[in-house]
Amino acid sequence: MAIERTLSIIKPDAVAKNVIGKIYTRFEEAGLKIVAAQMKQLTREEAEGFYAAHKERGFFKDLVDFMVSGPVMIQALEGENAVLKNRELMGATDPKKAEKGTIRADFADSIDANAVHGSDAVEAAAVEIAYFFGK
Ligand code: IDP
Repeated sequence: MAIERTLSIIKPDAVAKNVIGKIYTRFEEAGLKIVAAQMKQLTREEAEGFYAAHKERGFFKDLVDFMVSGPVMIQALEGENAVLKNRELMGATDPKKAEKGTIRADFADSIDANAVHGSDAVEAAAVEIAYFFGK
């Protein structure tokens, strides 16, 4: 299996709930290493740029409003099959549909405030990691 990197964001709702450590433990216990991290308050421009692929969607403004509503914790995770592994740890986008024991099932309240972001493919991960951490 390939060693990959993926980008993870702990969103404002989960930062406000004080569960960064609990989420980090899940990464670590799944064999994902935190190789870069920064806590920051995103600007609107940064949030819009990050989610540019969604800009035609009806929920785009709400998504950006939410992502700038408080600080986020951004990390690059590294490990075997990291992209898929992180998606499995996260659970489905809508926490009501997320499997029991996933981050979203345990810590998210709604499809808007859904605790975490994770890259959905290796190519996207490279772009997203560079977006926040440079080369
Ligand atoms: P993902 O975060 O599980 O990869 P995406 O489809 O890439 O899901 O959507 C990005 C983010 O946009 C989601 O995490 C969620 O916060 C928000 N989102 C997606 N679909 C909806 C929706 O139907 N209503 C409101 N927000 C949505």
